[in-house]
Amino acid sequence: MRFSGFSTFRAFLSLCCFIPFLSVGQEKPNVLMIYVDDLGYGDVGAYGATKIHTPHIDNLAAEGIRFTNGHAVAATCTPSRYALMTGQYPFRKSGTGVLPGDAALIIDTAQFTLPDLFQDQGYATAIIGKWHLGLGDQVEKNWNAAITPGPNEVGYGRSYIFPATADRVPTVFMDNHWVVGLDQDDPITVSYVEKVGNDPTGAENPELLKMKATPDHGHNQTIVNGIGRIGWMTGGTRARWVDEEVTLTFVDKAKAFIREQQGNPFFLSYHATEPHVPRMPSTMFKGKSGLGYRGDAILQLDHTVGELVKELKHQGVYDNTIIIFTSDNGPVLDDGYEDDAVTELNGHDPFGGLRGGKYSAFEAGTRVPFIISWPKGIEKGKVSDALVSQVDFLASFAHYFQVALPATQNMDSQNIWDAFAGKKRVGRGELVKSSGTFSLTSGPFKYIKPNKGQAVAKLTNIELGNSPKDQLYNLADDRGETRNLAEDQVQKTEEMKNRLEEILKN
Ligand code: NG6
Ligand code: CA
Repeated sequence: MRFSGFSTFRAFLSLCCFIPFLSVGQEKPNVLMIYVDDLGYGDVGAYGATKIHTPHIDNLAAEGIRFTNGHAVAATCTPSRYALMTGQYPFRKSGTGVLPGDAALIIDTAQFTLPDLFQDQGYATAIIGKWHLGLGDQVEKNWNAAITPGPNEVGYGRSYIFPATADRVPTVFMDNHWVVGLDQDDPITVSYVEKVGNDPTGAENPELLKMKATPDHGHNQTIVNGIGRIGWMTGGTRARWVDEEVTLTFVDKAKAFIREQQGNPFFLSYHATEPHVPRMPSTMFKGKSGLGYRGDAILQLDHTVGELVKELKHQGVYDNTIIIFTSDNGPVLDDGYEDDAVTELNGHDPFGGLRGGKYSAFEAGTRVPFIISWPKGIEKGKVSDALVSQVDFLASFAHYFQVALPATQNMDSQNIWDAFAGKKRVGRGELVKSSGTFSLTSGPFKYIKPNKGQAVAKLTNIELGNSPKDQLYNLADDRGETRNLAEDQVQKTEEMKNRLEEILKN
């Protein structure tokens, strides 16, 4: 426990000042956070997809609430995950952009986090899947020894992760502090500065690739499992994963964790890698969707959801488990490999009619599938258009447990428990989101701060929302952000611009 003084204060508050929310004898609900990678608003049936079938994800929506205005706070992975963990907007801390695979941990171990909250409530906590928030206290680290601090030092009692993204070295799993399958006679070295060892690289040995990298994207360094990665590694031959088995491994670990709890409440963060690149699903899903490997990866993700739900049911804990399903940022088709995501799209719209995509300040960058189910506590089949975001889980669960948060640390997380639980259709009043620039959403209006960056990303062909001019959209009647109202509504634009600057400064 890293906040003993604070916890005493918290205990005092809960004893003296609050009527406990949980009545005596009521079992604490488990929480399963299914946090996925690069899934678009339009990628699942519950959000309108017809070319791809996602019955298990759709079933979560049918059993709970589907949010139509739910957001990651950034259009890429690391900053969104930073906010999910800390309840803080990522711009409050430098170095929260997309991290290389050898980055140091970016969450201060003194920071109060979402898993800390559950741990303090007596929950068993675990993260299984993608991490991408850095490991150790410096870039230079020995991958052949225990690496700390990491997820276990910021609230997770158990972790089984991969360090960064599936396209970055080291392509290994970490079981708590250790790389899985270490062999001291074949030590692992990792670098993002220069080539290490003699392993073939995508740039030098393209004939060894089973899936080519799109030119200029940078996935042409060390080849692992026939796929060129970002970064160089050598050694750890037996520790390297096979992409087709990554999800099988995570699902197995997640099921085991659920099984082991035996009635103890748990908070499990299952951080899926789908449909992030490289899309290399298990054999049973290859070719199944008819939409190329991106579609197949989504089918694999849906299958995972089904497997996790099945395990919860098998253990008799499904009814009292809150399942949250959401994505760290929006969709991208060509993110660096020739996987036919563009050519085999077959009329599927991952963007769900929204503008932009991953990396973008437009809505498709951050408005993502956002579903919460809890058979015992939430009415079935609801749809809510309340403005909700992932940064709010911390304050909302703190409210649920009737504990106060350290005001200075979690200043951006808001208690919107009633929106999450489907009791009110009102969520946040305003929300700041980060991409290459910043936007402020307030009521129906969205303002995007001028930025000199590219309007369209050359590599991914995504409109980034960058413009040298102010942009103001009314999402209530223009969710596709097609009409810039900044010149017509000068006063509103000025008001939102000033408010955004005020938040960014604090
Ligand atoms: C980008 C990578 C992309 C992906 C992304 C991170 C290039 C050109 N592109 O820099 O392939 O790895 O970073 O994705 O290197 S995220 O979902 O983890 O933020
Ligand atoms: Ca992502």
